[in-house]
Amino acid sequence: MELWNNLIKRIRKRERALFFTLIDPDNMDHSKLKTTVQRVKSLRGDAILVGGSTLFKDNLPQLIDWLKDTADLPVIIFPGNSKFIVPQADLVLFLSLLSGRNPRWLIEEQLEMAVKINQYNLPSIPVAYLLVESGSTTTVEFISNTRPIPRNKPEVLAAHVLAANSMGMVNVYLEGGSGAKLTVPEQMIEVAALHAQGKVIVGGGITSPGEVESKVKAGADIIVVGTAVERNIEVLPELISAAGIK
Ligand code: 1GP
Repeated sequence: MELWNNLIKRIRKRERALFFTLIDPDNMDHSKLKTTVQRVKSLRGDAILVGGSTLFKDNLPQLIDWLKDTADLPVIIFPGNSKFIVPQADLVLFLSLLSGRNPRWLIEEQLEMAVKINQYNLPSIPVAYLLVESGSTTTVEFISNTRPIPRNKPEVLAAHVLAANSMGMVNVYLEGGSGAKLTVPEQMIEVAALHAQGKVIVGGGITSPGEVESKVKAGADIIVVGTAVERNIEVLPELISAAGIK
């Protein structure tokens, strides 16, 4: 909790968004990971997010230990399921896939996650995870077997954010999906920022500094980028500095 409070203080103090680089343990080979982490460290991103829709590899504890040692940045778990909850994490985004209607990601995985979080005494923050339609089927849609909120229906998104508030999930994650064809529309971010009682996290398909800048201007408090950095580490400096505009 202290970590989260310290991170969000930066948003207020420096009048900027936070930038989290996402590392998907299933998607990254070791040499690429090494370059990414060193670059993230030298550029002072705010945290490393570790997660994804699936976890087929079994080296997550070692990966997190290594990331913490190498990057000297907090490692936050972005769990696709309860297998991602390991004691090495600094913080867990306790996600509920509120845009979906699948009980597995509304309560079943949460039971498993909550027990492990308690057992490991891990800090966690509640996050309503809202998928927004992004032009094609994404892995998260396929794996979760849920449908995203239509991208031109801000009123539907607003209702979900209000429901999230009432359920105590004060932070929202607007997700286009990893490698999304279309990013979350600015209009949807504005609506989320208007209604959310906590922070608005935006990710999925963001590849350019211009996109980062317009998401931040629309009200994103935290920008998450994974695929673009995996593909080309050289984009990181401009992406991170674009998060400074608000
Ligand atoms: C996916 O929002 C994250 O869960 C990041 O998406 O990989 O497209 O950057 P990208």
